[in-house]
Amino acid sequence: MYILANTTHASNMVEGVDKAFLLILGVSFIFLIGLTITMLVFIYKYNKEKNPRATQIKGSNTLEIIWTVIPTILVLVMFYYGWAGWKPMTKPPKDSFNITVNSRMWNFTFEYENGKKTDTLFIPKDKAVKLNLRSMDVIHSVYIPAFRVKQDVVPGAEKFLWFIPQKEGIYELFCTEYCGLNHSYMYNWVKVMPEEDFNKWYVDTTQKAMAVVDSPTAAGKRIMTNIGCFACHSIDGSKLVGPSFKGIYGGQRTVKTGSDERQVVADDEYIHRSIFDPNADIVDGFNKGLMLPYTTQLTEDDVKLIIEYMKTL
Ligand code: HEC
Ligand SMILES: [Cu+2]
Repeated sequence: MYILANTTHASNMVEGVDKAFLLILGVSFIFLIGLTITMLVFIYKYNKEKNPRATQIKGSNTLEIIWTVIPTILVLVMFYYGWAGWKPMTKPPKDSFNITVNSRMWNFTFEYENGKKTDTLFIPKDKAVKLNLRSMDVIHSVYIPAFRVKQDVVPGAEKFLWFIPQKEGIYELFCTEYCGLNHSYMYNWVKVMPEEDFNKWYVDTTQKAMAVVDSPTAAGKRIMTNIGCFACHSIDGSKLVGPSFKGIYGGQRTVKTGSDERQVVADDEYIHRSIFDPNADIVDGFNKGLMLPYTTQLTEDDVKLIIEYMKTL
């Protein structure tokens, strides 16, 4: 089921990138062998016994020309293949299937035009897919090695990746720009499906229906897992980047609001504010600015479910 290593022609970008890579690898290999052989021959031919008197050599135009012209041609050929492999990546087809990738410390979520949100990237086979990359905090980088695509995600900038997946299967996607403590949590799956299956999945609303039959606490926990709250918050009392959620609901807190220190009770309103405006009250002993507002990513209903779950901790 898992196709991770077998990646030939997993996307339309593979050929161009692999060509440039193999060319450079091949040239390096030839030089490695050539230089090593030359070195060994010289050690033998010009050692003290065979060649007791050193000769003074005064330049050689032929040699100068050879070692200028050949490397120039080689780097130009490398440049050409690199360029030819890269150029198509800058030109996404107009009818690409658009998906927004939201990146934040420390998770990726994928948002579809019909409102579906997932933490696995589902995509149709043989269709151009364009990922619009957004970062809410620092620089991240989206990398799908099997597809040979990688792009930095810069806050405030419009970055994208596009490709045509050509092989069904499950692949890795991860952040490849060190973005802080739990950078390694930014690791997701890409699932390439036949177009028919994808379309079925895309219009399927039972996922939402399932959320309704979930108990409210299970739903809250699922939302928090999917969106990555547990990268910074534990439920067992241990301190991570943020405070633990153990016993949070109804508990006493010392918080800093602006420069005032005050005591608050963690009730619905406090938790609601902590999620939508986290830097309004800073919990004593923790840093400001690490948790960013979830205003665009969570709805009022989501927060209600999260609070229901927190009551059980
Ligand atoms: C990047 C790390 C990070 C992520 C991700 C994160 N938080 Fe936080 N959170 C913090 C930090 C740091 C604090 C303490 C500073 C403050 O009060 O803003 C905090 C504080 C809180 C508090 C107040 C806690 C208390 O003990 O009073 C709540 C509630 C909270 N976060 C909920 C959430 C929820 C829900 C999510 C997911 C939707 C989430 N956080 C995701 C870092 C994070
Ligand atoms: Cu990252």
